[in-house]
Amino acid sequence: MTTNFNELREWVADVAEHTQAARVHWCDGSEAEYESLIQQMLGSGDLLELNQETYPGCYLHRSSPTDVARVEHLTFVCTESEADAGPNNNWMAPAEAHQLMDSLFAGCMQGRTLYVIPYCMGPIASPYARCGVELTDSPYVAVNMKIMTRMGKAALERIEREKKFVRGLHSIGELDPERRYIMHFPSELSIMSFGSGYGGNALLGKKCHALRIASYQARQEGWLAEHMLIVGIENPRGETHYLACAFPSACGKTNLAMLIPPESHAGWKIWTLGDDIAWIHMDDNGQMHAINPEAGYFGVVPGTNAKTNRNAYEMINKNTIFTNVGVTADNEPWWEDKKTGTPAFDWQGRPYDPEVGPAAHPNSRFTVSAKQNPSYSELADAPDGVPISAIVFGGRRRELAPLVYQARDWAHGVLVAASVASETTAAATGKVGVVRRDPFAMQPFCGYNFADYWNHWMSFAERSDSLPEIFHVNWFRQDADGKFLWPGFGENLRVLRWIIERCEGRVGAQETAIGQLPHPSDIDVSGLDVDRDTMGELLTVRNAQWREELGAMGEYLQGYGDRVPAALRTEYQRIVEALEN
Ligand code: GTP
Ligand code: SPV
Ligand code: MN
Repeated sequence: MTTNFNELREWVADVAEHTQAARVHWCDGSEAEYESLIQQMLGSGDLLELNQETYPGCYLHRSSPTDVARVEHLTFVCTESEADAGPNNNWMAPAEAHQLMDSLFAGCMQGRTLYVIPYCMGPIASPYARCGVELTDSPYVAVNMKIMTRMGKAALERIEREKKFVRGLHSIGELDPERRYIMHFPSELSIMSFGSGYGGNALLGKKCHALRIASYQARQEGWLAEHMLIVGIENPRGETHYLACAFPSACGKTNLAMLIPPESHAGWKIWTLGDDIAWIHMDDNGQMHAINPEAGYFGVVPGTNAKTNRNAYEMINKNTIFTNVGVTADNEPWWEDKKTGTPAFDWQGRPYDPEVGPAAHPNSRFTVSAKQNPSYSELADAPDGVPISAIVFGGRRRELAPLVYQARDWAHGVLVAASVASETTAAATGKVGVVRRDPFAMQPFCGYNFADYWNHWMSFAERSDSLPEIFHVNWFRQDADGKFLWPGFGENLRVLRWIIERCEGRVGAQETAIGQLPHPSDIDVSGLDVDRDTMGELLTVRNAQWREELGAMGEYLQGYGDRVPAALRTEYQRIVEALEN
């Protein structure tokens, strides 16, 4: 396979020459190709076979121990002007970044195969889908891209037709953390990633293209590219509302997107459209529609069990690539909180010793086709996506943020979203558990200045009278002993139900300084082991604490200077004043 599209053919030839790749393989995306890549990686040791009787089609990849998560300090947005990248991004001048990357890529693929991976983000027939080509020397990336995107022939045909695509160049290099960079050139629609083989650093369709580059394009073209799950919630009357929810990395998107309704909620159904990324467009009637640009899940493994997430638990027992989990003596994958089996080896292949560390790395992941999800919605393939009733933001906050509250209107919602802060997780390198500001759950992913991004979000108010309602949730409140106050997982449906009833205008709310909270009696806790006091605690706003929070937010906004939209300042001032009473 090759192409008659000169621009692409020439780029591939140039890269092959510069990197001195031993051969070039054009990926067609077929099952046969996937199988042969798996076999080849089993031979080279890149993949290990798991127990094929109990886990058919499942394999384990052990990444380099210093390459286990996204590296935010080595991720750059290279715009001409530093101010356009904003305080939220690391910045390097494009010329300097090109020079640096060109020197790293020079000769880096000697003896290796260069895989050409044409992919489409979004349903192949969708007007909202966008294509890219990733060039990589990693067969692991190639098989992951096959699961995570619409990859191969159909994507290439669309690229040949449209003559426009995002260029992604990737090499694992020597997997040396000292020689590792993830560079974005938004105005060139290009990405260069060197020195990591892991997740968002290496699967360039995902965070690099579908969020950083796409968010930049979305601003210019009037749409949104967001770190959001998309879920359909069907009530017992058969009516379905679609929600888009933004939570930071490892804060519950995959779990919410495929939750199983609790027993008390017979007749409710959940439909998964996406678990990580949403592209949102407004139609001619001012209704927002979302598509999921991805075709698979690259999800957090630890914590997945038959009780917390039975859908995920069953989804990953076949045709799944595991990265950095432990294994049992029977060669089954094992992870913390699996609740069954015993680990024999840890994620680095060492005999398991709890004194040394967990069996599975906290950021160990599964890669699996979305179609294996028992709650998969066929509408994930609908070219126009699904209409969005509500947008929900959330963070991981052991204190402060109540279980749920609603913004008064769109502008207030933008402030609520811009104010998201969350405890850091293992999804990125660095300290875990410290609260940091993560506006819109996009701190690591917005490809341009956050102030301009907030302005872009504000601008939708002028374009429509029927925008989604905006909410904020927090599943992670803890008591003094570190125990979660709210049971979470499937029980979160009880909160989503209040959100939907608010959208339908069927339930009231109590006004507080920060927004509208449920009357405690309006959250159905039947059959739940959560007492009145706990519910009271989960639904209380303490103005003194919030004044501190707003103080921190005010300082944060100052970092963006005059670029902060006036409407956001006005909303901020309104809350500060409300909290004074
Ligand atoms: P990324 O893929 O990194 O963007 O993360 P995500 O937002 O999809 O997070 P995911 O759903 O994988 O959840 C990450 C961790 O949070 C897992 O360890 C879950 O077990 C835990 N988690 C998810 N939902 C809940 C919840 O409702 N309550 C509690 N206490 N933990 C949860
Ligand atoms: C995240 O970190 O938000 C992820 C995993 O979804 S990665 O693909 O590595 O970005
Ligand atoms: Mn994510």
